[in-house]
Amino acid sequence: MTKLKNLILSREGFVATVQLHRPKVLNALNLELMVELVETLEALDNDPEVRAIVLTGSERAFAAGADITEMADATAIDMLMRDQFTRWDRIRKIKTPIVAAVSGFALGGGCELMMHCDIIIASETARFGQPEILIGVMPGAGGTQRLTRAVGKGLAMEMVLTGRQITADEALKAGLVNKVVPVEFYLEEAQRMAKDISERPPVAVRLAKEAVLKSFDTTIEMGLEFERKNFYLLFATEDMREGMSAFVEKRKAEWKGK
Ligand code: CO8
Repeated sequence: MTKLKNLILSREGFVATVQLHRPKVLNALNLELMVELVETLEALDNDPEVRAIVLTGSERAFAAGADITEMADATAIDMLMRDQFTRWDRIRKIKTPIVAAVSGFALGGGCELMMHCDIIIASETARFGQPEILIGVMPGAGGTQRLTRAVGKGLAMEMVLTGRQITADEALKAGLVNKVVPVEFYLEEAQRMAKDISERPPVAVRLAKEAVLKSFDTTIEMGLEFERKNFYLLFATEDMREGMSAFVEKRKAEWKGK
């Protein structure tokens, strides 16, 4: 286990777990934490020994949003010059799958950070919301776009315009999260999901993640073309030969990651 200033890192096999750790302020996402987080995710993404990442917070809070104390006195120019969303965009470029393990509050920037992840496992106690309207602003780290794509216009409008938090069950029904489990299992369940992914052929995993994400910012025609190129590319991997031979020979495949 490694402790950074605002994060705790641990590893098991090919799975790295990154825990947000500012417990006194419910993991509010200040600039320092975001710098640490993005640099850590990029380092893990470049580490061949890491094939899946779990991103989590504490039982009480995944993250209660951007750190309001850092923004309270900021002017529009201050915010523009901080240019923090360029850093957020780097999370979207992480190629290694990220599973979010969410308990307690996932609000504002916390909900937006969670929506940057690929798969979301929630505890029964999780609460999701975009409460920025209650402090005079609106989502700024992707909430209006990603939440709307995840849950549809009606619920996204309700959450963004009223600031109402939704429960884990509502989030599951709306398609925001993959699974809801009792609070004692949410981290374990996310790590199990990450381990499953880490045992799949890593090049195929990367190209498949990339193709699914492509569907968010392209037409179906371009997306299908992109998918086909990635599909063809996998026929150049040793893992594709191994996977299909193992199937034919009725044995377990041994992945090389190339
Ligand atoms: N920023 C700073 N401090 C916070 C935050 C936050 N977002 N959330 C909680 N804290 C602090 C509280 O001030 C409190 O500190 P202290 O003990 O010193 O008073 C401590 O955490 C514990 O919180 P509470 O006592 O309030 O705990 P409760 O259980 O009573 O309430 C809530 C929990 C409901 C989560 C409540 O704390 C709350 O409403 N928090 C703010 C939620 C919010 O508005 N989030 C949106 C922020 S804006 C945003 O995210 C914009 C995103 C786009 C920009 C991203 C750039 C990084």
